[in-house]
Amino acid sequence: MTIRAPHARRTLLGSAALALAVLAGPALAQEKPKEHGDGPAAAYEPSMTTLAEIQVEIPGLGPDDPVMTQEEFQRGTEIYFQRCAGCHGVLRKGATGKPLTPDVTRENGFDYIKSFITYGSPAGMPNWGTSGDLTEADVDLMARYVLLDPPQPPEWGMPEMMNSWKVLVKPEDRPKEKMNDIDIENLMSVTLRDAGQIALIDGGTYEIKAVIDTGYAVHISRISASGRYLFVIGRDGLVNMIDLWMESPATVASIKIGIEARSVETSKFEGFEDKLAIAGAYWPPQFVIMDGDTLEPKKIVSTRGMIYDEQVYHPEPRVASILASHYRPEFIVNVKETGKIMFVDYTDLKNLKMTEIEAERFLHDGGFDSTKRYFLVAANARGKIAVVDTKEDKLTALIETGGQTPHPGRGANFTHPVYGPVWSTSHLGDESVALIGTDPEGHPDQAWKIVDSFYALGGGSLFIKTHPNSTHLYVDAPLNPDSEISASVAVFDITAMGGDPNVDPEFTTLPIGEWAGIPEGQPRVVQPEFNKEGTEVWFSVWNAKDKESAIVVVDDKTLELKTVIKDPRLITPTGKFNVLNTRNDVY
Ligand code: DHE
Repeated sequence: MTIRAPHARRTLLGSAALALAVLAGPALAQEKPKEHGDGPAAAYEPSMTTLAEIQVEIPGLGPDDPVMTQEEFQRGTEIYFQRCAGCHGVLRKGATGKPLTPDVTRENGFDYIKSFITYGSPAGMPNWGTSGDLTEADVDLMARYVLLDPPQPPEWGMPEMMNSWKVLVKPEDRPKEKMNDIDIENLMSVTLRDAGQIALIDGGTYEIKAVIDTGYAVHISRISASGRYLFVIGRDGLVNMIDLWMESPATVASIKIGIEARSVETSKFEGFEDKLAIAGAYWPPQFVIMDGDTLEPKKIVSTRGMIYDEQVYHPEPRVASILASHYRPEFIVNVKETGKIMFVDYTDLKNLKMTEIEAERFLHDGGFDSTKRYFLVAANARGKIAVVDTKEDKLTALIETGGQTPHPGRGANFTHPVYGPVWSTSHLGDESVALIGTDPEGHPDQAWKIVDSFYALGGGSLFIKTHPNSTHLYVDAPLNPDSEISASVAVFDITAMGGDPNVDPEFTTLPIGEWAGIPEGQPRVVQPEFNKEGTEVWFSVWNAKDKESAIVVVDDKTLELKTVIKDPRLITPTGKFNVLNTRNDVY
């Protein structure tokens, strides 16, 4: 364990000099085109992997169209959805990247596009050719491909959902009481990303209780309000509903809600516990509300519409995070490209009421404050956090974090010794951690402001975590280019955080990757998650699919290694979701 000396304080509070430094940082970094390999860092750009498998027809060629065979068009589509659609949009109308519709690409011409794809641009286009990610032939193919009309991927409405819907064990055939001796509240649902599975691991004994097949490259797990049902969503839009009461927990219902998806949640408001589930899709851009017992699809809502500020039409606004309100019978649905937060009232699906909040682009991930009244979500491309009041259904604040690309996961709540209750986020684009005051009653001067900002291990952080029973704040950095940093975690002592803007809080670096003792590969340490008591923290040591991975468990009090969980079935573990903490939104 290494103790780092505190940096000279580089507070982000009201410092003009630092503001300049922060601005200068990314500009300098962007002078070089972005590298885009196949590792976890590349996986962070949305990849429409499932869409890449659809069969498409080459559009009818006109006299000016570039010559291309049907096979080449199919390959171009595959490459486009895997590598390009995340930024340029499925329909090539632009998202975080520029539009690539034929009117634009033909104006630029084949040679220009070919060189752009080969060398990239400082504005963020990766150097696909010179990095070796695409061969010269593929670059040539893609330069011709984008001159043609884009294929229109299929929709996925009620008939498709109904066709895919399976109730494997009917509600009446399920156990009437818990049939196993598993401490369900302390179960961890662990994403086995590249295996298309989850592992259910006992938080007390570290024993793998079940490995369950799920959708492709599972993204997250969520727990029903009663704690009985676990919902898991794959990138391919497959939702698995797993009954944790069965002798051996297994899938009791499943449905494919779209072709590309990332989010799932269940109703939590009093009186609606376990009644409904919801899942959001990247493609088609929509969410669906389902029966909480069977996953029968009830209502599909498209998110296509106007961008909140420019009020121009966006054809494919993806559904990012979804959370269930504790204050009203509502789901909080975050729509990425239009920058809107929707409060979806689920009491009457026939006469659906939705409150649409103008927030910011591009909404991604977020969580509640400690009272669960306020929801804070990253508008990552704008460096902001949007705060909404789930009691009043109103925008509370839009806060610039001062860092590059906030990425909180669900964030971390704790009581700062000086500033009172805060919610925190780390950043993908730099090493800063920002604390936002969340107590408008007790600490009105600090509420919805960045009260402090300090440095952790390095850029490339995805998740930050603490627990009400812990006095530690854990910050990962899995996408940091330095292999030592990406395999380590920074731990801050919350009780030692001061109010002196000239001193950065000291942090301890835990060499989690080294503790895992994995001989091969370059495993990254990702997503701290607490056990139910808040006494142990679990970290995924995420290696390549064909290499050994592990889960490292750390004692929260002593910060010493408790155990390393290894098993040939633990292939590419990423997210971990403790049943009790996830169900109660404790983080
Ligand atoms: Fe995630 C949460 C989307 C890449 C692991 N990820 C989320 C959420 C969204 C999202 C919308 C919030 C869900 C919610 O709360 O309802 N993630 C995306 C992407 O679009 C992106 C950038 C690229 C892609 O093509 O998927 C992406 N995510 C990743 C990864 O590369 C990670 C590290 C590994 C993986 O499994 O692919 C990853 N994402 C996670 C995890 C969470 C998550 C572990 C849940 C964190 C939590 O504590 O709640």
